[in-house]
Amino acid sequence: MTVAGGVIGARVSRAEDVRLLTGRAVFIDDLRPPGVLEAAILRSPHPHARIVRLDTTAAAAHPGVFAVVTGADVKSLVRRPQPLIWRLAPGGPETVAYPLAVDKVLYTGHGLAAVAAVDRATAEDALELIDVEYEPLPAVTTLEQALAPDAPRLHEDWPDNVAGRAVVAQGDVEAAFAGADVVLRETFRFARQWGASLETRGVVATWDPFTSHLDAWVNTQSPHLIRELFAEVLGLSVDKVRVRVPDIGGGFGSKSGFYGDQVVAAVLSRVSGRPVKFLEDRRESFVATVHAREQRIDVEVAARTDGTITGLRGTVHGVLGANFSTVGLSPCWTTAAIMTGPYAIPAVELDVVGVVTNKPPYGAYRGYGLPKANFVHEHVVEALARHLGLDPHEVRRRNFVTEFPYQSPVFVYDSGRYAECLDLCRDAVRRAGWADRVARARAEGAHMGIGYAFHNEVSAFAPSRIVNMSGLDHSGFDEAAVRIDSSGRVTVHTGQTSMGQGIHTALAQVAAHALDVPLDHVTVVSGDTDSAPYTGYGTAASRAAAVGGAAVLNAATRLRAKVLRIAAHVFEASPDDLEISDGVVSVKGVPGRSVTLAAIGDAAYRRPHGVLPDDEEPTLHEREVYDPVNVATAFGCTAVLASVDVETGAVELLGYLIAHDCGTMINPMIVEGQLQGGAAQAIGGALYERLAYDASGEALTRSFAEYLLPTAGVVPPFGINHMETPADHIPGGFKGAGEAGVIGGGAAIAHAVEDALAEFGVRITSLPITPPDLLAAIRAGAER
Ligand code: MCN
Repeated sequence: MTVAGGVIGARVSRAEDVRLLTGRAVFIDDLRPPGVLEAAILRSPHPHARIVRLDTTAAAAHPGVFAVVTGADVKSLVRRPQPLIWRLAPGGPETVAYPLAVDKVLYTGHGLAAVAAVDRATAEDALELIDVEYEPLPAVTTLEQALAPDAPRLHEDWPDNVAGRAVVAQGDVEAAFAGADVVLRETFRFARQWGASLETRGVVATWDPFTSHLDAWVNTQSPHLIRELFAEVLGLSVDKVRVRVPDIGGGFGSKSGFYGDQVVAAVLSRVSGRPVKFLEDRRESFVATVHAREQRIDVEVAARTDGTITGLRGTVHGVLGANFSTVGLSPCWTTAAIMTGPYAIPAVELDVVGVVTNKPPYGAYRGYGLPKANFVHEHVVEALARHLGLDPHEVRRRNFVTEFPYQSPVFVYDSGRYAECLDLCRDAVRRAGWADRVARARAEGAHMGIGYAFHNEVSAFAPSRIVNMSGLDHSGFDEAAVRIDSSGRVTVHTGQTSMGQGIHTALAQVAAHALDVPLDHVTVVSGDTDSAPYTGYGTAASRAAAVGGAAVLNAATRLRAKVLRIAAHVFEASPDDLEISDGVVSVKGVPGRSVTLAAIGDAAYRRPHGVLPDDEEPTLHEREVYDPVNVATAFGCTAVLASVDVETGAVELLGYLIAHDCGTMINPMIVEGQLQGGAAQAIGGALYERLAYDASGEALTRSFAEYLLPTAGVVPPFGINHMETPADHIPGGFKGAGEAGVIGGGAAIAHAVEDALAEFGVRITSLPITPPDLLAAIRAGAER
């Protein structure tokens, strides 16, 4: 499809989809370099145990096996354990995590040895020949167990199981509570979940023994970051590592970190002299990919009788796994950092406490810390309204931030029109006739209700100043390069990774817009650290469209100026008198005086002499490093229509309406897809998904038979209404959209369920809302 310039805001089909839908995408498992071996990892059946004996002799002798390594072998071949890139608690204890367990296993699924063999089946057969003797140790799987005074310690050199602490504070909290008309308290619990992408994580590592160079294909969201961490752990200079990214079948944050199994594949390649592929199988991905979300949050809120919130204090407990993932405590800190959400709460003091448990490491998942913060502040608003006899929307309005820029405890919100967005959502609910539908259903004895949640989202994570200040050893800028070739076609080079979110299409739209060329004349290339521009932070925190898009916009705008200078020289005119349209440069108002971009490209590369001005370099190529001055704050409102079967506790979602603002939209169709996909994950988190463990630490959810994902059958029809409040500080005005759908869904669903069950006074303070829990709450309400 050819769309002329001016394509920002156009609903164009995604260029990525042709390859994906016709089976021509190349995923990690499609890569089979000559001589490739396949790896399998021996994983602990115990949640906590000392490794008394580990004998790999028989496995190494098994036909088809090329290499066997234990945790001790890997430790001797790496320079240092897994680095922590996010240091929130300087001076606090650090987990020393080698790629495989060395003396102790710390969770069910913890890897302790690995085999590379001719194929995965042979490697798995060899794993069975490894002789291990474990001395089981008592395990802790809950926050309360981990904090008990006599709790078994995971890391014996620590005084307790507390991995780190941080504080988020602003204003005079003591005074706010001393002068409050009303103080409410609540405890919230969020279950463990994860970014269960369709494609599991994998790596194909090739170690060159002659040059000590590692070539790693990884389905990662952060190729440059992974490259740096490979170099750090393996003791190589960065130029000795190349990371390439094939097509990715979903990342959802869980493919943004650095994993021990990536190092194991590199070490196995070094030991065997062959390329080595490791791809999690579906069952092991439940324990080998980072988990997320699990927290207990205790808060107290101080308010006046008119609904003005004057103070918020409490503790965010992160129920971490056994070891830190690369991001450490930061998802829990982020929950605290955004806990005031869209509300101007002047006094805040939130402690963040990260506690280790005998469960897999805790890391990123779409929305990071935000969905929990949203659940808390939206519950607070509804609870205050009930307590004070006010309309919850009035409480929202009374507390909304209205003056921008606004300094929250951590971030500066750049812009927003929260009250308008709330109205947009409520109008959509009105138009959909939900109130009548609820009234009719209730008249027939059914239990139906409507719930709302308002969110704001610190998106476009950057600049380097803030990224470094928040304790992250990485940069927040984006680099991009735009080239027009000798045939007049445009190639955009970006460090951003495509994982299903359509970023190549969006960046092509930005470049096509800036250069005024047909969209199908633009190709976007990414995914190879040897050639891709540097984007250290990678594709996460809904930053690719805003930060990556601005970098492309700036580079393409400069390139456009160069094209105009060359054409002006040809026409002996001023660049100001020229225009570009659909790939043709013309003198404004003079028909016939035009030259194609192809002709300028041809001259710029092949016949520069005489055509280019003397002071103009040959080639048509511009590069931009863009580091914004601030994050960009997107926002939205979610409304849900739900009914509850009071006999079974089952919740059915009947309607889902979103009002949303991500600044200037590059492609509203993709934004809508992003909102729907995020909302589906919010539905999973609200109603179905929970990584469960028994009291002894055994993992109970090891397949999709036990860990329920929302299917198309339970996802309701969506209605999406857009607003656009451009981010003034970002060229293009873009804000992020990739995580918005997941943030407000949990709270809106909970409020719809509470509304449906109003007669029973049910209050939802934990997610997911399971039928047994709901039935118990209904029964308790009926007995009151
Ligand atoms: N977009 C737009 N206009 C804007 C903002 C965004 O048109 N103002 C569109 C763009 O087409 C862009 C997409 O929305 O491709 C998402 O943009 P952005 O918000 O910048 O998010 P990122 O590209 O940085 O993607 C990461 C984000 C996150 S953090 C997760 S997790 C996530 C997600 O987006 N994982 C995804 N969306 C996903 N979608 C799919 N299909 N698969 C994943 O793994």
